[in-house]
Amino acid sequence: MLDRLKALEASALSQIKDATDLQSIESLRVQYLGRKGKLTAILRDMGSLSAEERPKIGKHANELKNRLEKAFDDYLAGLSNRASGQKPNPIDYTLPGRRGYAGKVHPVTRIYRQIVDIFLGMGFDLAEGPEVELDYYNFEALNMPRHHPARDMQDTFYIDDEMLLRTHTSPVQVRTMESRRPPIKVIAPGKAYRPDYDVTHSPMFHQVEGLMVGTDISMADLKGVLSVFVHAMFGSEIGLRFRPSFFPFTEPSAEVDIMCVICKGTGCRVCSHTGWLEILGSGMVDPAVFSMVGYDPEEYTGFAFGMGIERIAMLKYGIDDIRLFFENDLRFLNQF
Ligand code: 2NL
Repeated sequence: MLDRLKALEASALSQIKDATDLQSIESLRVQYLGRKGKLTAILRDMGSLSAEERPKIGKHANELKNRLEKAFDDYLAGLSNRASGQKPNPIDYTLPGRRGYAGKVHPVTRIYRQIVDIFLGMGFDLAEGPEVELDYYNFEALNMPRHHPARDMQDTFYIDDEMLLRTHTSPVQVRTMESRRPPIKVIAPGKAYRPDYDVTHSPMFHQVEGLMVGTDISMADLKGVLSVFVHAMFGSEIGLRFRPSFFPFTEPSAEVDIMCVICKGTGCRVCSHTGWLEILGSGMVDPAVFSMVGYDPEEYTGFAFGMGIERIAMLKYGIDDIRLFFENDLRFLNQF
């Protein structure tokens, strides 16, 4: 008898556990505890028990009945909690939160914005133009006709005979001169492309070029504007020099060097023991360029300059491999 009670309890509990809805639990309750149920059937057989066994089994049966009632009630309470969305909450609100990652501005973008802001502060306008450019604006109009040796010097991503990825942002300034009359004072920041890849060259890089054209612009204006830029960018203490150079689109031309930011001029590996670092190229706009855009070279003069933004960023942050800027390794980027 005791065994029959135990088996009944085990099968009732397992069926309750597997019940999925109100109807099945109600039918189980009738099956087990109802007037014609399984427990009642067992109790009916108690008449065959001896007088001393009967109360013992009776006690067991009563306790079993109570346990099953409770199991049914608990199950129903669970069902109604779930129905009203009050499932016991599995979230521990006392756990400390996970820290999110805050995004940062890329070091090249920071320097880019800093450079642009300095020139906007000096009254320059912003100019933009296409990265896929006509050969004409990239080379021809800049005094580099077909077969000019400078075209060999600058390796180029050509798209077809006429089109290419701009190798500098100068074509933007050519387009500006074509569509406007002097006085002109613009900077052209943006992406440029050349098929180079090593510690100091990336096939895509950023440039800021500047152009100022008027009736009385001189080399002194160029020196003034670029000195203000260098001091704003690298600090008012930094020494700089203008060193004669050559570009097909400027005459005369000068490169600007700053005192080595690593050794302060005493000589080191970074400055090749010269004490100086080249940061940009510049010059007076070549009269041939003015003629190409329909400006009278007798009437107008102007200066222009160009710099690589990654190069400035490398000098400012002491980075020796340009490729670090484009790998976007968080261990690198998080240091800025
Ligand atoms: C450098 C040198 C330079 C220019 C860019 C320029 C533009 C026009 C006319 C004349 Cl429309 N010149 N740009 C002039 C001198 C130097 O860039 O080392 N860039 C990274």
